[in-house]
Amino acid sequence: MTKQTNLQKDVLVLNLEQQLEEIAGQMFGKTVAELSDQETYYVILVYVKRLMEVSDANEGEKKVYYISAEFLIGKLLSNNLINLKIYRKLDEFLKSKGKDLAMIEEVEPEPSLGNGGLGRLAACFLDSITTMGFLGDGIGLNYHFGLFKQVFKDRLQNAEKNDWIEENSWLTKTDVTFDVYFGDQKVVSRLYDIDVAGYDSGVNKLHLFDIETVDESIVKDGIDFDKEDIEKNLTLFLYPDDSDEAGRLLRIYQQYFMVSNAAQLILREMKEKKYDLRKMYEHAVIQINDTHPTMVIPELIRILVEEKAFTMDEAIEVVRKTCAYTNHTILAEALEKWPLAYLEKVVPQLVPYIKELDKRVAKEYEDPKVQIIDEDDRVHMAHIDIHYGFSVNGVAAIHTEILKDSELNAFYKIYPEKFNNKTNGITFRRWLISCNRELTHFLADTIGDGFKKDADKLEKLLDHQEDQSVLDRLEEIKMNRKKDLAAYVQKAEGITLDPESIFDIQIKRLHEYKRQQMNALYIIHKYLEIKDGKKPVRPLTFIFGAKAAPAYVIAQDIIHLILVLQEIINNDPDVSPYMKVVMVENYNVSYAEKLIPACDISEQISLASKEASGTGNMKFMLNGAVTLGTSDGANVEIHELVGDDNIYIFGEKSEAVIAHYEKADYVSKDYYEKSPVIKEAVDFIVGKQALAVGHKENLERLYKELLNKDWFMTLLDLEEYIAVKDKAFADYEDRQKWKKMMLVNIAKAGFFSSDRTIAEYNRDIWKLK
Ligand code: GLS
Repeated sequence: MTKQTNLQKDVLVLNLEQQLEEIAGQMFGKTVAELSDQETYYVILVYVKRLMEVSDANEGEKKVYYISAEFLIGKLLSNNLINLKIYRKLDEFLKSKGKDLAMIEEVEPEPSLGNGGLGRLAACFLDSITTMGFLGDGIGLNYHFGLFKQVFKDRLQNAEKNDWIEENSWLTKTDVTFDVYFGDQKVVSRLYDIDVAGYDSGVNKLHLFDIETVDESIVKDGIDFDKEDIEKNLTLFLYPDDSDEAGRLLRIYQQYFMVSNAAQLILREMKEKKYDLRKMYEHAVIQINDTHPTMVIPELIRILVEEKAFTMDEAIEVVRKTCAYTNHTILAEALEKWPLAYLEKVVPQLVPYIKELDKRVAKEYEDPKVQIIDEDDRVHMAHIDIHYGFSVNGVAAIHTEILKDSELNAFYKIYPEKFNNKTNGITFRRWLISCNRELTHFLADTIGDGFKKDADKLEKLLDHQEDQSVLDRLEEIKMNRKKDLAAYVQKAEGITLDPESIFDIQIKRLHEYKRQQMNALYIIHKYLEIKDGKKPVRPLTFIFGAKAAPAYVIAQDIIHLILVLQEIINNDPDVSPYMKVVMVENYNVSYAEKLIPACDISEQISLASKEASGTGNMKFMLNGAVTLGTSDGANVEIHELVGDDNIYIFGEKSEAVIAHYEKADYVSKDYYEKSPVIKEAVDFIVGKQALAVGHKENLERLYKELLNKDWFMTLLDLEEYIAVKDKAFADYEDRQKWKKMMLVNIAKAGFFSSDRTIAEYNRDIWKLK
């Protein structure tokens, strides 16, 4: 490889125009100028895939295998063009043919192979691993319909399938197949690859396994299908939960299918390279992304013992030195615990190994909290990872501390050396260079383009804090993105937004701990104030985007409430000139790329201790939004970086929240009864106006939940939230101050580059050369 292939690539780039014309001729019998946007997309796709095929692969003696049930890669065209450094050249060529690359990007279907932050993180990591020249592949599943497509009907969320795989797609069918056994039932897998191009570097691969017999036609209404028929349904959908779990057999089938394929692929590569299996850990490191791929541990041990003549002790030792685990949540309900009976049904061959692993733990440690199989015969997947892996990491400083001090304290006492923090990051190639080209160019003109490879260089922007023309340009660019978003929302949602208003945005999965309901209560409060004659100085625009797991009833009710408020407020002539509410439909990566650059205020208002990290918070900051948030997840680190003056922090701290849980002393009704402001807002949910527009069942259920349970303590922080948010809106009027806040946020965002995160993973865990 290398020299010659490089040359091939250079020639392809040099002949970009001729290549595209040729492909256009072969595929459609047309010239590029004659192609539709759709056809142009396919032609570029074929060309870019060729380019990646001949690019140098990253090399090394040791490789990281990032196994993840989710890779929320988003659309790939723009990113690939940027990373291959041909965006501008292609853009110019297309312009000369009367085409607009931005329009062509719109045509690409978005794969939805993830739920939210966890899946998007995996995608950012692949970009950074590759960009930094490391040898590392992703391993996951090729879900045909991915995460559901959200459609609003009657102000309720409906779920439909997201059909993303076209005849021409980024997937390349390989000739790799493996036999996978669920007990006696054999299925045959097929590997599809997506090339991952690094920025100005080589390529790695995202390996997505599929089953040969999958049958898309069994999906009938919405997202319903026969859950029993594994051969037909195994890779149809991504499990639609995020930070939630329900004991579903299909999920275990998917997980085992994923890790059986992963194990076979890794062992095959070890063999191909003639590496000594007994020293597997010198050539391979497996990063287990949350507990979903945990079964790779017993599976590898099983194979080494049954097929490679290892003793149990030897197999356990080698696997332990190879596997590392990342924890992405402390929500107890999200830590997977599979009933042993389920595992016996799906993967009986693994059960003796899991029991052996459990036995060894039980022999050594008495504490019931660290056992693998508990008294109710449930298998604690995270416990397998911690005992039988060499590293356990959290995803933000405060999260790792909570793991060490409370959630996983019993384990921390046993293995303090395994615990480490890796604060999440985001790839700037997608979340700045691709989604905010104007800001990127302006930054490059102002501080040089070194920040594209070394994100810390963004700090140079701090030298321009007093430079009026820089401050004004930042404001102007923000305004341009707000106009772009307004135009898009007009088309997509039929709602008119005023770019002069303040754009306050909360986009993330819908979950009570993220407290979209608190934001909704603020909106009710503001609405009532305006009705009362207290008008805001400047109009306010509240934007939401969120999918709720279809089985998560209260989350659906919160969506309903927001859509009801949207209806009431936007149609109230007394109020709509001063405020607007919009919940965008089918929020996904592509929508995020439009929303984030247009945001003024970034809502990060989870109950302290509950959001492991968050990564949207970083994307907003990078694009010059100011955070309004609690001391939770990576907000804490954002706060430390930008200082008190450049962020709005409110709410109870995590220690206090944890103490409330321990003492069980939080009573939401007390807050409701003590505060007329809270009472008025909460009562509105079941008031005449809301009931005239919304459904009694949904609204009453939500109302009762808030009053009688409120597990994630919405009312605890509501009053302070209202006060601090009002302060932020008032500060926005001091334009000079605000522009400086924007500048500081952008300048300090360098720390959150996933290149930094990956460098740390490598330094402390992977140790690749
Ligand atoms: C999550 C957390 O909830 C997020 O806070 C975190 O940023 C993300 C990536 O580490 O992982 N865990 C999860 O199950 N879904 C997530 O998004």
